[in-house]
Amino acid sequence: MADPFYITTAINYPNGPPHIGHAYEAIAADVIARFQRLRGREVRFQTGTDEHGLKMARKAEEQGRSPRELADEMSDRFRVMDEALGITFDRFIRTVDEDHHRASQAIWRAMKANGDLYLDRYEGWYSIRDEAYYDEAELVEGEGGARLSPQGTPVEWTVEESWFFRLSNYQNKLLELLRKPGFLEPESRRNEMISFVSGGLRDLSVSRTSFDWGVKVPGSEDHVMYVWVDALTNYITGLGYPDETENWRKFWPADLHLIGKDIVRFHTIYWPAFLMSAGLPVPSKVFGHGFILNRGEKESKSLGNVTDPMMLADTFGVDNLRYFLMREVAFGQDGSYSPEAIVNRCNSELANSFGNLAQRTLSMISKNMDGVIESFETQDADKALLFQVRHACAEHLPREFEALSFSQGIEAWMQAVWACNAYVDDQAPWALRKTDANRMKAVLLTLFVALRDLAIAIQPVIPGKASAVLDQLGVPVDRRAFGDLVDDSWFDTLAKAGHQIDKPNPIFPRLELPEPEP
Ligand code: ME8
Repeated sequence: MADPFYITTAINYPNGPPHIGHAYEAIAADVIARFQRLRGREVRFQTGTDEHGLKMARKAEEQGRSPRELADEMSDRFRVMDEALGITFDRFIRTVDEDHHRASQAIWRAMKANGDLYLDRYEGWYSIRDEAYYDEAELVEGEGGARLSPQGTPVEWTVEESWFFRLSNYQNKLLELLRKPGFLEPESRRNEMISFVSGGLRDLSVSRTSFDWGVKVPGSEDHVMYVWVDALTNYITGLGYPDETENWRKFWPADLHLIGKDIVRFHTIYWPAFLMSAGLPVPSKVFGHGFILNRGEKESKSLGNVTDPMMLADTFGVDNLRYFLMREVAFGQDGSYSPEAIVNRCNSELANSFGNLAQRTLSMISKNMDGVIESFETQDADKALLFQVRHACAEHLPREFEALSFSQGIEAWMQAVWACNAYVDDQAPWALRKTDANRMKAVLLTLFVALRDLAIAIQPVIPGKASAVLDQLGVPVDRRAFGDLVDDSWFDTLAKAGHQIDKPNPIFPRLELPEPEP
């Protein structure tokens, strides 16, 4: 059985339509899922929407409709976005799903049975926007002396009867976990969490009575669970918890929870503590990626700079958007986007470099060799190029992608593309046509082989365009995994059959900046 790999994204609040940050996280997770599949692993990939809580209840109230109506409409928008961006999830979970209520109540009972839940009274600060409780000492001063959360969101003084979770019992175990190399990345987030836990942990209020839009607390029906208790549980609902299903045995603990930097506390402190309390294994890794900014600014309704990611995908193409986001931003850090940056990056690297390489090579094969693939003899320059390309595609890029260093992995790939372009210029096959037709063939077929390697390696990032290139080359669909890179028999098969390629259609047209709106 192939080595299983379970990856999840955060589940999104559907209190409004998806934004670029949601698209970014979905794309990054999809790149990882596709990459691991092409490495031969059995992947399970889960994403979805986080539909309970006060934030959803208030938003629906503002709009004069029920939370469920709002959730249905907006959750759908997230799913449609995922589908449009080519996100290959295995389950799109909604926290209103019946199995999710069941799983949340089951983990609650397990925590209770372990003696970690008790009833008391909560008095303190709550931020609806963050759906988070804060200590007085964590608050910052906003305009006019208003109290704000450390994330800059308004807080409300809250007094309620509440169930509490004995988070304080888990301080030492959590410190041990956080210090485990690889559990939380990047490093900077880990230091923040270690210092937060070292400062001492208070018990956490985990139920609410002032509204009822949530999962009912078992045996305490006037309470609904604090939204983060049920939200975090989505990761195990999707595997069938509390039943010992095949998926559960195969995929838990998760290999990777991919989330943004603002919710690291919930995933590396609260979630492992809940799991420990319920006697369940904790996830292997949590990665807190950075934020995507619009020309350096956070998108917000008040700034009027909120961009619909579907519009970006329509304007520039899904694969171009995916490529830009994974290439431009060092994963883990914040990054910025603008239409100009997308156009520049995609034109210089995809259209002018990789696309042009594919188009030139295949056109010359088609024109000068009748498109026929045949065996050829290599010289040192050809061998050196193929060695460099193979190394970038089969070793360097995969090593970087395993480490979630996507921009560095793509950089290694790009270096190999540039090496191919330098090789074409050096070898000048168009001149060889008249002087040494055999040598021309060897040069073009060397590039043909290099293109296969390059297209296989970049599939996780630009799946549509990479497979279009592989189709043009005639690489069989079942010979496109990373493991196939080291096997050259595909070429011999084509050559023996006298495979003939069609005249190529350009796959990477240059992008134009859209006309500014009047
Ligand atoms: O936090 N750039 O939901 P959410 C990059 N429901 N990532 C961003 C971003 C940006 N500008 N803005 C948000 C929630 N994100 C909870 C999660 S998980 C059990 C519950 C990321 O819709 C954010 O960091 O506010 C999070 O990982 C995801 O988008 C969903 O954010």
